[in-house]
Amino acid sequence: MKKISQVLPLRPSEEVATALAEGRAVVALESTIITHGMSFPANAAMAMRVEETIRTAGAVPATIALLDGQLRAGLSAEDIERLAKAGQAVAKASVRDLGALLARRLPGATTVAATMRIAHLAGIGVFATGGIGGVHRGASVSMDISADLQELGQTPVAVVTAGAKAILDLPLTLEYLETLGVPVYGFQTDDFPAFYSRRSGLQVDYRFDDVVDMAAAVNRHWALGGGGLVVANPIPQAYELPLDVVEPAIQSAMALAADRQVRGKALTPFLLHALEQLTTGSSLAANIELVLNNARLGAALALALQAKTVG
Ligand code: PSU
Ligand code: MN
Repeated sequence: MKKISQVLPLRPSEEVATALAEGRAVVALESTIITHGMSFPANAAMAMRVEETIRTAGAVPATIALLDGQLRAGLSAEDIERLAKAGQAVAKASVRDLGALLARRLPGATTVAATMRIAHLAGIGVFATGGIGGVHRGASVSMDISADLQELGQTPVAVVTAGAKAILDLPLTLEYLETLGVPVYGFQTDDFPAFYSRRSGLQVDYRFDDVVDMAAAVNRHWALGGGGLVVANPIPQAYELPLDVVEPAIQSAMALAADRQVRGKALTPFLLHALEQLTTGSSLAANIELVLNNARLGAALALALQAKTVG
């Protein structure tokens, strides 16, 4: 077998490599949200604003993707534009796709699971996204459970998320995270957020009102050999969507998916796009605001973890 460094062309950008070498705060970002989560040009604008938000907060953004046969951490504006334009023509890359895509030098937009894996390889411990994948509604028949959950169970990266979308079975998603030993921390909330909604009616494991306190818990989780963590950050109140708008749209999107027999890795992107259309864009605005909100918290957490004062 070849050495890892020979087969794994991990290429952090110069900015990311320097930041990591100097022990500065770095926040990983995924690319499936760009190619499969939103449409062009909103996706490109979102990705650039998220990077800018992280920089303003004093950390360095590292958007992760497979490009030119390399695992990249830290993309140029041109790279982001290229992915955003290509959209769903780029492969949605979860962990199981990485080996084949790399070997064939095919581009790949990394999911939460794949982004965590690459972030950890690069030495990045904090990752901000919109929403994680989870246990789908009807999973007792379809067995559709996102590989994001498995990765959270094993890879020590803190994932800042606005909870999970109600296209998923949220109680089962939390049960599954418990089984895998993944802590769910609520930032200034006791209630696990449901993406467009601040509340799901389900409890987080631990609430933290202060990011430095949360960083202390994250550090201890990792010192104990723990893997990933879910940092649940509710959408800002001003952008919350009412449940009576979201739930009927989810029902329609799911009916459409069943009708067209969409399954496997195509299901989540299909539901995301159907939802966007069914809510005539109001979900897109909410989606962008919650990602920016997660980027701010991700930067604050990364800074707190780097600060030597955190125990
Ligand atoms: N949920 C969202 N927006 C997203 C995704 C999930 O609200 O963009 C994307 C993420 O990249 C996540 C992936 O990792 O979908 C999960 O896909 P699957 O359910 O096929 O594992
Ligand atoms: Mn799935």
